[in-house]
Amino acid sequence: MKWTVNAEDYIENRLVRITDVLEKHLPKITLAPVRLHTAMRYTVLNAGKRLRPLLVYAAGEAFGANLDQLDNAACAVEFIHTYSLVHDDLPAMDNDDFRRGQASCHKAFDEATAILAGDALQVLAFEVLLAEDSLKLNALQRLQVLAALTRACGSHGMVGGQALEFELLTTNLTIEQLEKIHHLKTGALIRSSVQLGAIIAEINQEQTMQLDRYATCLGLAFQIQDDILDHDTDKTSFSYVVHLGISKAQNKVRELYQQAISALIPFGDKVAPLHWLAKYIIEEKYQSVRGVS
Ligand code: GRG
Repeated sequence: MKWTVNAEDYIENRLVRITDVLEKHLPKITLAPVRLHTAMRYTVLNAGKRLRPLLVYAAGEAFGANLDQLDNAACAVEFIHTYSLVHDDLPAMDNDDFRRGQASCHKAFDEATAILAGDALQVLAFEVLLAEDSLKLNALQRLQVLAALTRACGSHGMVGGQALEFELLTTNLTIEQLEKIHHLKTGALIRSSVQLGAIIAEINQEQTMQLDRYATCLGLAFQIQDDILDHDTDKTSFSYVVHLGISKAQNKVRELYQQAISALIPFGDKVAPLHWLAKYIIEEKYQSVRGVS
C-alpha cells in the first residue's frame, strides 16, 4: 500500500479526528458532578500532542484496520496518559503548577478534584474500550486490547516505573536502572499504543514483535529527548543528560531513532505513518510544539 498523503496532512487529519473522539467520550459539563466533569474536559481538551493515539492509528491503519475500529483504542490511551499527567502534577508527586500551557488540574481546580479527575479518566479509558461501538472488534480482540492496556498501566508498567523512581530516589542510580524506569514509566504506554493498533489490525505474532522493537526504541528515544529538552529545569538523577552528558544523550536519541526506523524495514511503504511519527516525536515537530507541554 502506498500513502498518497504527506506526513503533515496525515498527522493534522488524525489530530482533528482524535479531538472529536475524545470530545464525544468525555462527560458533558451539564451532567453532575459538574466540577469533576469540567476538570476532566479541562485536562484532556487542550494542547496535548496526542502522540499515543497517533501511534494507535498509524500502527492499525498500516496493517489494514479501519479508522472507525481504532478510534476507541486511540481515545483510551490518551485518557490513560492524561490521567497520569494529572496525578503526576499533584503536590505528592512532581508538584507542577503548569501542564500543557495552562494551570495544572489541581491548580485550576483543587487537589481532591484533580485526584478524582485522574481516577475517572483512568476508568473511562476502559469504559470506552468496553463500549458497544467499540466495535467492530471480535470478543478475542477486545480482551487482547484490554489485557495489553491494563498491563501497560499497572505495577508492571507505567505506575510501576513511577514507583521504582521513588524507591531509587536516594540511591546512586545506574544507567540500567534509569533505562528500566523509563521503559516502564514512559515506554510501556507507548508500546501498548502500537500493540493496540496491531491487535485491531489482527497482524501475526512475528510482525507484532517486530513492531514492538520499533515502539520500544521510540519510547526510550522519546524519554531521552524529553530529558534533553528539560535539561535546564531538571537536574535530577533521573535525567539521561545528567548521566550521559548532552552530547552522548543526543547520540543515544539518534541511535534509537535509527533502530526504530530499521525495525520498520520489513514492512515497506505501508508503514510510512510510523516513520512520520518517529520523526514527529523525535525531531523538529516535537520541539516546535514543546513550548506548550
Ligand atoms: C500514574 C501518577 C502516575 C504516574 C505515572 C507517566 C507518568 C508516571 C507520569 C507522567 C509525567 C511524565 C512527565 C512522564 C514522562 C513522560 C513524558 C515526557 C510525558 C509527557 O508526554 P507528552 O510530551 O505530553 O506526550 P503531551 O502533553 O503532549 O501529551
